[in-house]
Amino acid sequence: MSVQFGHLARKAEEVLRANDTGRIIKASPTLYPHQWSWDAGFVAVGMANVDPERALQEMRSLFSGQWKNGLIPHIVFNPDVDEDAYFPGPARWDVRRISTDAPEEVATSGIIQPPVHALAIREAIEQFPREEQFALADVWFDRLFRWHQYLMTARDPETSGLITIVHPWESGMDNSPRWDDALARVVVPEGELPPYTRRDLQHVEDPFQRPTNADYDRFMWLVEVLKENKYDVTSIYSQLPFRMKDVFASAIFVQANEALMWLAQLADADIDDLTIIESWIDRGRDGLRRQFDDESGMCLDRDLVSGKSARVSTIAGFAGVVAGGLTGEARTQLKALWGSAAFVGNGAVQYPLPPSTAFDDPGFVRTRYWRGPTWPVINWLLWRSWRKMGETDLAEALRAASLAQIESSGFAEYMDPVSGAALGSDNQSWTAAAVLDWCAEH
Ligand code: 9WN
Repeated sequence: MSVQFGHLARKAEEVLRANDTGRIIKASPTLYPHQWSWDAGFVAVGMANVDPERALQEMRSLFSGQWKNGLIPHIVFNPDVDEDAYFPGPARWDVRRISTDAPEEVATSGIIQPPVHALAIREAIEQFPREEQFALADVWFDRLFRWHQYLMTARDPETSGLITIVHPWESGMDNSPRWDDALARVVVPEGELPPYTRRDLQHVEDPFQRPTNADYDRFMWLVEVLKENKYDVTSIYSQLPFRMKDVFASAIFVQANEALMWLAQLADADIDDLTIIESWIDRGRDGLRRQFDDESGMCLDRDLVSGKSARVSTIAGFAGVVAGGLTGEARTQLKALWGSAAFVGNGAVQYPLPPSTAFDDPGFVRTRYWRGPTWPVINWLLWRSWRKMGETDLAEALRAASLAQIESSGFAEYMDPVSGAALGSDNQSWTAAAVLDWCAEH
């Protein structure tokens, strides 16, 4: 697998520049014409390598949508496209009318996505001369601290160290079988869901690559429940029909808190704040350790409504790798699982890359959204995490296979884990961003 690094990096930058509206870098050219929260974080990581100021601008535009309670919304809407460009658009979320916490100037959604932002902001600030870093850290520390504090209060009243999501979209892995049992319980009352038209199906070749209509109804019903309750998760926490401790988002949060700690030191933050961040890191790792399941050798999400762990084998099971601080035994188990036929050791595939749902899980579907395809951006996060743990050979193999696949399939949103064929949107920004970062490492 010999990759043309220079050429690929130039193409990746072209994709990002083409998706740049001047205000935001759209998540993709047509399917996702707005700014998504964790996409923007990954985009900033990629851009930090070629244009750190543009990377920070991406974070500034996202944080212009920060709510008064600290929440960073999963979408900041692009004012240059109309309501019909994506569904659900700003009118359907209607946050500014419904919630006093929503920002006044910017239209956003009312839910969250995994908190990768501190990681991105650190990557960008590191590219600036040392004397400029202090002032930048100072600006970013407060906004990020408020966001993290929201997560550790409104989204973890149990002080478990783990983030509660109240909608599958909050995980970013929307249609994963991780959520199947919990979502199946969500009943859409007859005649109560306001009508809607899906827009996503117009942008993919095969509707099979996207969620089913029945799932979409449930997604939209959960939005209605939140609206009904003024998007105030705290006051209705125990009644929400979908409540899951998301191990993958929680693991990202551990890495993000490490980055926040770096910023805090640079910003000369209060000692009390440093202690708080330290406690979030410890609490997160402890929570993930508790969710490590010896039988399957992976981390499992916890369903707070049923009180049970979701016994599904997916890429999220590697949450412990993302969080770091593994015990020797868990590390051995996770490495074995990674190399097994359920993930990258499957001899029948074109590229040794992990499927989003394990090849041997009953929920595996080869080309359906988060149910099997391999996602370059997730592979980037795992590459970074394995490498951080000192597993350099494994990380390097992952990077090489992913770049080779993208070189042949283009900057697709996700790929068939067996053939490597492109699926979902073309020219997806976060795929290009991952490539930029990987090539910069070369
Ligand atoms: C809903 C933008 C987003 C990603 C998510 C991915 C998909 C949206 C959708 O696209 O979600 O938020 O319409 O399916 O699942 O991870 O952030 O790329």
